[in-house]
Amino acid sequence: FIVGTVVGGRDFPPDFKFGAATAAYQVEGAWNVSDKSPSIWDSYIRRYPERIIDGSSGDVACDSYNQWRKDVEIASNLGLHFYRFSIAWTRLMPSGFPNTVSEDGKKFYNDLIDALLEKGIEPVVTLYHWDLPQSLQDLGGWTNPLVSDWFADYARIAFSLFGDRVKTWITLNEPIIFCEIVYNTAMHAPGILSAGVGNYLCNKHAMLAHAKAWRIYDEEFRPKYNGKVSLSNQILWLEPENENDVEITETSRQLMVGMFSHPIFSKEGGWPPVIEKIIAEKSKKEGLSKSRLPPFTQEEIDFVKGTYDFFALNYYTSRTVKKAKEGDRIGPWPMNGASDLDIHLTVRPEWKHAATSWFYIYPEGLRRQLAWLKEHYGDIEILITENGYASYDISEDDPDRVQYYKEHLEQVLLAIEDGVKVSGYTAWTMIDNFEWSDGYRSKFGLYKIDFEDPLRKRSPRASAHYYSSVVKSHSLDVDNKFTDEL
Ligand code: PNW
Repeated sequence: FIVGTVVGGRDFPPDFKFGAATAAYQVEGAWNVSDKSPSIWDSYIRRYPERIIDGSSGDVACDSYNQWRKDVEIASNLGLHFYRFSIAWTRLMPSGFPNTVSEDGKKFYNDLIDALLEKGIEPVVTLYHWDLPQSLQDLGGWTNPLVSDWFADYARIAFSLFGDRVKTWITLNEPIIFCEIVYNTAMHAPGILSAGVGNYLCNKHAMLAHAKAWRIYDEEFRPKYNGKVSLSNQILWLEPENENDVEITETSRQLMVGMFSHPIFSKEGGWPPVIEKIIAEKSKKEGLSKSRLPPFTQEEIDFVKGTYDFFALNYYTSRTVKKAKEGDRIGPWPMNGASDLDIHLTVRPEWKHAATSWFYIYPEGLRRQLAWLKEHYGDIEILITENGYASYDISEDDPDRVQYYKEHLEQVLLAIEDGVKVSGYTAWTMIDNFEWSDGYRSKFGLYKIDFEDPLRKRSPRASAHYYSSVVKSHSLDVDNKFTDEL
């Protein structure tokens, strides 16, 4: 692999699209208006306020439930081709089941979608960005096999209400986070610890939930609406710490990427065989009668396999891998090492730390990850559905974020030169918002939000000017000539 600079001009291909993203719980607020029911995040922040670093919540967040017109205006000023947002299941279907569809919920998302389209901005909609109805959590949530049917019913309602105008759908955002982080650390809703068991039940049911939704779209909606459906996978690029860590690194990638992609994107389908074998052997040694990793039946393998129209990648950071030794500090997978592989994850000393514990900057990791995906899953379209930079600094002057975007977009151009079919790029995030267990401490926004202001004033950062210039010129040749029209 040559770490190079872009040789063939710095323009993006003509059909390359730029967007920015948010998620319902992180921006909407209005947690209990109208008939909306509580999601697991509404319950979690009430039950465990100490698990949010600043004791805050998404009760009001950016008040986007009321201020959404401003968000649309921002998206338009930035020149975005698309805006990725998520639907709150509990706002659209308060009981969690399709017997209740909220009129207010329907109106909220209809208005948002229509306003975007009026400005020529394509809505890209995520169905599940971590806010499961609490009523379904009470029945076991993602560990109950029925969750895939509950999700499929929700997806069908969303496709039928909005599918005439929404052509790009993300079923699930980052199952690695809502399965692995949740059950390995309990530091995300619903706050249940079940390492090595709950995470794998969730993983299997997430794969089936996605596949059911994709098949519903494929059979009932694609013929009339002709859209695309996938799921977003969060991947930390992994590379060997030393030459003798190559094999363990490839195995680790199967745990990081394969567990959420092999069932869907590989030719064989099902769990990555190397991981399935390791967990089965470990479970046996532990005296269990069955593997902690629930198997797929052949029927399920065939059902899940091929349920994609493109690959959606969220990339932020990277790690190096080596076999763990006695005394290695091991933190939760996937940020550090503790998992069914006895590995230790760390970073190279030259990777600069950004805000929030897990964030180290390695732009080349994005290009390498894209190449790996092409190599393993074929020449498929890849849409980058998230990439962005965390700071503790709230100011509008954010040269580090500008640099992060520039360096990562350079890697995207290089990946395109490598022959990877990257079709678009999404900045995380358009506006500062509730950053889960980090509360409002870490900032990812192109726009700053004043969280002291009841109207949540939005102001563009330098990075907004930079990104907007890139989008409008469709090129990285924008140094020092940012637009000033925001
Ligand atoms: C994503 N990591 O989470 C989520 O999709 C967003 O909701 C979130 O606000 C954003 O990225 C920033 O955190 C991530 O460990 C969680 O590399 C963990 C990681 C990356 C992203």
